[in-house]
Amino acid sequence: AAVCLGLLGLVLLGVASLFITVKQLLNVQCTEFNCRIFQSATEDTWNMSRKYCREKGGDLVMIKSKEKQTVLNEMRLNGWIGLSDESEEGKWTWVDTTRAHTRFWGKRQPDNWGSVDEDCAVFHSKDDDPLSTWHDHKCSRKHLAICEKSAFQ
Ligand SMILES: [Ca+2]
Ligand SMILES: [Ca+2]
Repeated sequence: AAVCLGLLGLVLLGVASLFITVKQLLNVQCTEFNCRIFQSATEDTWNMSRKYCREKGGDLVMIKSKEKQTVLNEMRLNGWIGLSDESEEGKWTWVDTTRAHTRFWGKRQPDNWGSVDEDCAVFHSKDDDPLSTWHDHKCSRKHLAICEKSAFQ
């Protein structure tokens, strides 16, 4: 009986640690399935918008799949997303420092238009073309923030 109890204890420990591992994974990976999307109430610069999201326990939204892009467009959102090429022109990087491989730029975007670089990405939802909604804008311009945080936090 003592052996059985010991084994049961080990199994329970195993289940508990597996549960904790899964929970940690879900916490760091905010995908379309476990994310809460929220917006700021006022428009601000990209940096201040990011600060807003982080103060709420999240960050500016990252869009790494067609599914998530489509969901955000269906929500009819407009505002800053967590993407910039401020550190190196043309090298678009997410706020988690990964490179953006899947991209949903609008027509002729990014164009780095004007005398001051356009280094921050903004999302303008569209009825006709849901997979081309991103624009590069000057980071000092003001938009609402599109934030995300894990639903498990
Ligand atoms: Ca740029
Ligand atoms: Ca532009």
